[in-house]
Amino acid sequence: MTILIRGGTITTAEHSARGDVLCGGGKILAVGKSLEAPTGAEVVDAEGALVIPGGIDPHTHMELPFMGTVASEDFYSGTSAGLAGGTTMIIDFVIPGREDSPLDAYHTWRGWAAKAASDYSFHVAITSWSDRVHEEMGVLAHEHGVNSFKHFMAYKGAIMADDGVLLKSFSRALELGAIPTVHAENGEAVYHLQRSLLAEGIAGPEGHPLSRPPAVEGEAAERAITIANVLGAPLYIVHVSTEEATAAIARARAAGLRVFGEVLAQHLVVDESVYRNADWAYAAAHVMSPPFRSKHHQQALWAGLSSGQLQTTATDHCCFCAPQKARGLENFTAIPNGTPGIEDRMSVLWHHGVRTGRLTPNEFVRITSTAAAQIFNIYPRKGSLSVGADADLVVWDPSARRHISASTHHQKVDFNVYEGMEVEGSARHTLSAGRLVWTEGDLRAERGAGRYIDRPCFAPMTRANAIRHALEQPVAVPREPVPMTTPKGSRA
Ligand code: URQ
Ligand code: ZN
Ligand code: ZN
Repeated sequence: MTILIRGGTITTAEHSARGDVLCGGGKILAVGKSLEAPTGAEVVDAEGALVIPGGIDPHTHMELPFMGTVASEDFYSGTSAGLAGGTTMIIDFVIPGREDSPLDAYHTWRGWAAKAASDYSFHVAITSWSDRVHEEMGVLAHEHGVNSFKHFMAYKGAIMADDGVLLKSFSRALELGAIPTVHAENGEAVYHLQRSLLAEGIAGPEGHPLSRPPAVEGEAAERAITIANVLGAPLYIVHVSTEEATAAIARARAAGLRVFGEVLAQHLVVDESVYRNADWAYAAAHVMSPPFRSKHHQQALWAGLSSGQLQTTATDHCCFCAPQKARGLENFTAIPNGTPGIEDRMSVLWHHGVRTGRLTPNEFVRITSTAAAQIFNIYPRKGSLSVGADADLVVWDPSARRHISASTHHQKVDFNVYEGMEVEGSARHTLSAGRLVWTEGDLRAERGAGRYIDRPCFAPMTRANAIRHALEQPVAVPREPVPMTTPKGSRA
């Protein structure tokens, strides 16, 4: 299938220029002005639109078994919804139980994901430590293209990793050339606050944010940064939701540490008032962790994205329908945590980010695609419009208006966190591996067409290397003591 995308404004993280893109064999074959359409090629009109790299959502949980139930969105329906919104790749999570083998869990998730309609990859969570985990991290990194390992610092009694696990796993990741990532909330504090609130008779969804105040995220972010720093390891903090964690990341980056922050589109525009809604089901539908915050945190997150202190955007797409959320009717800690978002992330970021002047179109591409590709080492195959890259691209109509609603979305969930929102900016056409899978409202996602994408590890750097690297840095102060001079300037 050869497709020529003609007459658009080619917009990458670095540059914008009018031009055409020729795709064939699943790859980008040519980028330039006035390209000829080969015989038999399909021509897609991109007049008045941008041509951008397909969105990458580095944080999803399709059909996740969690809190006694299974997320309603599966790998086929969820990736299809993503394609309708301009997202052409997801990085989902393999989450083994504490007694499980990460490698066995990886194979289980691979089986589930085989139905995906777009390309996918996996972060693998480390939820306990043993010689077997140490060994299997190596197998996953060397034989299965896993270059990122996740650590939940929350969810005590379930998948929470304590500092001992973080230290061992971050060290192993560094040795392998993989990046550790964290869900940064102090799980012990959350557990304590949950028990206290229930004891006081606060059992409704309003208890959820009260049990996870901003300081709980700020402390955990600082702690994860410290642990990574003493080991010389990089760090990626998922779903940053507070000004405290944003500031911790900014301080770390200013000190030269390789720390990255991810922001969910939901946390940028939805605030904590949702938990005080009189409708229990509405409030419960918004229960996710970290919780939605007050508006000044949203300003800090936008500032983090505009300044480059926060790098990527995601959705943490983890769907539970009303009957599933009702498991927590008597006790908010039993409400399955998670909200949807994969279909609307890019429209929400364009409408509230680019149209308001917070972001340029190039920064929009960076935070929705290119940064994730670079951090997780799949650039320029993904996240670029370079010749030879996968033909994952979107004809983005910057002025197309959309009314967001669960009644019209493609997500397999009975709730939309942006319900009723009017947005400008949406995908007119989406190509996935060179196939036209979304075109002017017609979704042509193919079950099983998605491929697993290997993510190679970076050059391994042992701790010794890290120390030597640090010592080899130019020393600002001369090694020899500076001779003291007398007031007249003669040598002492
Ligand atoms: O914590 C996560 O990222 C998973 C379990 C999804 N749920 C959520 O509330 N974010
Ligand atoms: Zn999380
Ligand atoms: Zn998550």
